[in-house]
Amino acid sequence: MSPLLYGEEPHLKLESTNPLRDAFEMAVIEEAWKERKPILAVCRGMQIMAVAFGGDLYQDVSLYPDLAVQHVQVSSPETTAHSVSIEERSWMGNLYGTERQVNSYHHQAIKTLPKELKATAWAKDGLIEAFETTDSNRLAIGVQWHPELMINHDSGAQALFDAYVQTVKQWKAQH
Ligand SMILES: [Mn+2]
Repeated sequence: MSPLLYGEEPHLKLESTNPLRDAFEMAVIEEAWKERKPILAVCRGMQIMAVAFGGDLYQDVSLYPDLAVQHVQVSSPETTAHSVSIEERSWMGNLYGTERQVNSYHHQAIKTLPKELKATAWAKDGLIEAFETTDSNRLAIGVQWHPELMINHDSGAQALFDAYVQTVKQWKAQH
């Protein structure tokens, strides 16, 4: 994402950005939120959502020596790259418990979450790897990893989508 969207100038290490795509995706998120549609935000989608509500990002994780976990994995996307610690009392915690291994293809990451969202999983270097909404009238889940790339080899990755669909069904019945 362009850092201009959260009030920062582009750092020298910022890679190519696409302001039109950023604007379009932020508009999609904002409209979905307005219409109270359930949202599952994956990787860039999670970052878009954080910025859309006033959060900000690390422009490139390699700029921060303390962010020492490999978040741009060099192994196949079907394989896990790093572990995450999960908040037990959360949607993600209900699904996976308190530990999970995930793949990782992001050179940017969330630095600050807006009040509408709370972190539910973190990499060992502290980066936010999952969130859910704090708004009980809405349903939104975000993951920084790519479960869709792991479904052929990791039943837990498919389980995330299955659980999300079940949650949407239950939530729709109540709202
Ligand atoms: Mn990661």
